[in-house]
Amino acid sequence: MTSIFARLKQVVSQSSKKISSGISNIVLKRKIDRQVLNELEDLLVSSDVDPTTAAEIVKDFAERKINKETSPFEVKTIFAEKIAEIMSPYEGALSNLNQPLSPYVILLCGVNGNGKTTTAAKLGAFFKQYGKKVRLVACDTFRAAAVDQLKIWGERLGMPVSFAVNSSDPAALAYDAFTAAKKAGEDILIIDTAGRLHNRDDLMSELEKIKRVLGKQDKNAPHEVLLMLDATTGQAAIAQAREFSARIGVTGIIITKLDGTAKAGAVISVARTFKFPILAVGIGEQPSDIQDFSVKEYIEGLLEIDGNERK
Ligand SMILES: Nc1nc2c(ncn2[C@@H]2O[C@H](COP(=O)(O)OP(=O)(O)OP(=O)(O)O)[C@@H](O)[C@H]2O)c(=O)[nH]1
Ligand SMILES: [Mg+2]
Repeated sequence: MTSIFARLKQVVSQSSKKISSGISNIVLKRKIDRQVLNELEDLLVSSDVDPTTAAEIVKDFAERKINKETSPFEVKTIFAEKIAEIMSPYEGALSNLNQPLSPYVILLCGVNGNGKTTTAAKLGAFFKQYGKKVRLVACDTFRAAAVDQLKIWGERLGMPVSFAVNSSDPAALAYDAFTAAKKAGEDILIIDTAGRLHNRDDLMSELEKIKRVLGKQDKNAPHEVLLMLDATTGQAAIAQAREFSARIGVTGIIITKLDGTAKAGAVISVARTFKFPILAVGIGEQPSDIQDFSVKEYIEGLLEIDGNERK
């Protein structure tokens, strides 16, 4: 049976061939000793699993298999169980965002070029298929091309886009868009913001201001602050998550560009370090190229195992 998550598994496994073949090369015809364990740990780290997590995975394996023989399949199965245990608390879903609040305000943030605007469109398309009325807000007000980009998505998806004329203050635009959404009885407000480096204090203050003015109309708004993390960034995603979280209180992560990376293991570190749910992954450039994050599919892709085989 083809799982609805098959594409996630497929894209992760395309970028993770190294782990699977690496395990076979390391464990075939050898007893599990310290040397083998070190090689397995190095393999995980070189596939961008963070060192603490890699050590934990291998320690668990060592407790069960030291001085014994094993097979690549058994290694992968034991690794899979441990990674599942580590990651399952952080498995989120886009449907978590489908709340009966009108409008439900979702603020998107992240560093430059990591997929915020594309994800705004993807989220818009996701909610629209449930019959929700969605408004997009182009809070990247200083860059004309950024506004145009969101306007084009709005036209394609058939949803209104709020934008400012004359590079106005993004916080003022967010405030006005919220008012407009309430007036029009819309369900979801998706606010796209400019890319900003997490260490730029002035730009982070601008984001705080956007959040603050939304809170003036509804003390719980924005209801979600979603951080886009580009999977190709690898471990740098950790520093970004730390800063955005400290400044504006991130409520969830969307991992973008998972289709283009050999560094998919970084997802593990981000999830556990910050205890944020990973709500979705971006796996392409089109509005439909987004899906819930499934720990099971992610692991099966990462280690190239078949869930049915394990039963
Ligand atoms: N392959 C792939 N490409 C993506 C994905 N998400 C976004 N992109 C591409 O990445 C590039 C940047 O995406 P944007 O959505 O413009 O990124 P942004 O964060 O809005 O960028 P700034 O506004 O400049 O900070 C575009 O070419 C997108 O098509 C994804 O999940 N997979
Ligand atoms: Mg953008």
